[in-house]
Amino acid sequence: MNLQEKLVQLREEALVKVQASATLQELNEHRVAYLGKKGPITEALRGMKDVAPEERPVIGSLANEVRDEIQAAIQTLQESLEAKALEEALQQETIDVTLPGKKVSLGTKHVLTQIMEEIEDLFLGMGYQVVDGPEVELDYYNFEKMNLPKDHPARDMQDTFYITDEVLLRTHTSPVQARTMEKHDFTKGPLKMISPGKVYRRDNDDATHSHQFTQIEGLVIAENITLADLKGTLDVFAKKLFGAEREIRLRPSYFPFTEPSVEVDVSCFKCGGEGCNVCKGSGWIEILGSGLVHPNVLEMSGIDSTKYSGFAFGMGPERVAMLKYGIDDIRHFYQNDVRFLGQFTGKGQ
Ligand code: 2NM
Repeated sequence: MNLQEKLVQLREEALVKVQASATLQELNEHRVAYLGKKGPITEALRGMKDVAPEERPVIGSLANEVRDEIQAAIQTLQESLEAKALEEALQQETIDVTLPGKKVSLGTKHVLTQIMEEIEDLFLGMGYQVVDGPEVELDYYNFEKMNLPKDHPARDMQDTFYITDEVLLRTHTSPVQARTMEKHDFTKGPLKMISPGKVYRRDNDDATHSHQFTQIEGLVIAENITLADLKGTLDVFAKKLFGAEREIRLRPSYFPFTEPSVEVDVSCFKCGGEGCNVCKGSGWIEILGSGLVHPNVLEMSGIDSTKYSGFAFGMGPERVAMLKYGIDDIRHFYQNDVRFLGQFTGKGQ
């Protein structure tokens, strides 16, 4: 076979193989095999030295023609294989933007936090400051300064978590009031504060008792504060928290840190005073304890009880929430069961 015939045969063979390539990789292998430095075309052109000089232009141009044709066939197929690969990739990576997204479930504010913030906002609106204090307290602030000396019967060791003889877990938030009274500068104006927070009692947990619960206490001290100020304030409070139609009533009571002391009832927000299961037929619901701050309490914090007087009150947000929502067990507040907590998605979210 002469060189010319070889080139023609090479062209046939190469074009068939190139056309049959199914992948870019296979195609590239054929390119290297036919057109590479060690390929048959390069070799054929190298054999030109043995060709008679008058035949060289014919064979030379044939060799170029064969090379160009193979190259063109490779180029065409490469483009179509690349287009196919791109098409496939696009098909696979298509994002259906109309599919619904994954739902992110939102938590809710804890029902107790909601109630506490509602009460805080209410008193902030009446010009009170909200004050925090330590939960691990001194006996001195928790009892002594609240007119509960060491031998006082209301100061039952059985009810208090003591850490040492002098350090305990606060049983109410009154020590925050004591700490604030000590520091308050009455030449700058009256003291109006509430102290919300956790408190601790050595109770056995049951449906209505927990060893840890929350409390909000309030305190106002100025010149000429009377029981009428207390009643007016708590009347506004009850109407804002439980509805404009609510009334309050005061019943005599006893607390070591107030004199006189009163228990405050609010007319039933469920039956309006007719008598129902919430108010147990009486038409009234006990909502807080309060009174005029005992002169001893004022004096122990360095306040002149002949010049200043004050009122104080204390309530339990758990009890408020239980009444408001008909919750029958205080332990629900602390178990963090989302089936319970998820029901309170209303006000305060
Ligand atoms: C209550 C009931 C009555 C009270 C008293 C004081 C302070 F600091 F002024 F002495 N703080 N809170 C108080 C009074 C708390 O809780 C049922």
